[in-house]
Amino acid sequence: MEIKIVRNVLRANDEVAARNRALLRQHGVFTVNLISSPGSGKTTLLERTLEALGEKWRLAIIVGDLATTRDAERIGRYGVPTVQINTEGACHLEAHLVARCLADLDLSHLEVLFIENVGNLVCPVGYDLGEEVKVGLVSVTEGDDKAAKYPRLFREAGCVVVNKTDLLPYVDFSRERFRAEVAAINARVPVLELSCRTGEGLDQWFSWLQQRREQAHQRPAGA
Ligand SMILES: Nc1nc2c(ncn2[C@@H]2O[C@H](COP(=O)(O)OP(=O)(O)O)[C@@H](O)[C@H]2O)c(=O)[nH]1
Ligand SMILES: [Mg+2]
Repeated sequence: MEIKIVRNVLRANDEVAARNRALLRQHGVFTVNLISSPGSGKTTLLERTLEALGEKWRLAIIVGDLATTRDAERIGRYGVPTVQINTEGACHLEAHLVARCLADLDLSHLEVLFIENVGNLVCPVGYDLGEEVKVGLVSVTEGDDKAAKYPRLFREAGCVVVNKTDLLPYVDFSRERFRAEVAAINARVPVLELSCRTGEGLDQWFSWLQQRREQAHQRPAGA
């Protein structure tokens, strides 16, 4: 019985996610669902991205958090439309919450939407939000074993970002080991190493975004 209830919840979520995806594609909005542990640097990566691309692309951000509006306040400084979702304790965003935000955004004037999910490597992966692509973010201070321990995110991610490379000299993070474990789970996913602090490697992130956005636009309607 319990299993059935969980399945129904997930099915209902998938239906709303499919509607979100159709709406976003119809308006040509490229949507990224950013997933990581708390503190890996999701908000900081978004800040760097807004600094670099905020004038070039029409962007909006949806920020999920358990409580507080702090991330939305940080991002709001960049003058892009920002919608905050407080999940009031829930460990992930769900498609119906995103649907409500989409109703508040002017989609016809939007090109790229970032969703900062609630900080958690487990729950957010199970809930499709209607995004074009999931990005899995880790930082070197978390250890190099996260792909092996939380494989589902790395299996489903279209891009893996390793942040805080400026701290590599101080921590036991083997880039080779991490890359090998990601490749064992998802051989094709790009792994981008960068530092939001120094800016090193951010160009690869911007290029990846650009490339994926172009690919999404080239997709035939309805595909
Ligand atoms: N040293 C270093 N610190 C970083 C870097 N990126 C983010 N941080 C810091 O990590 C902390 C958590 O970042 P935040 O963006 O709030 O993480 P979030 O919880 O994933 O949104 C903050 O104190 C950031 O300043 C980085 O590349 N290097
Ligand atoms: Mg954050």
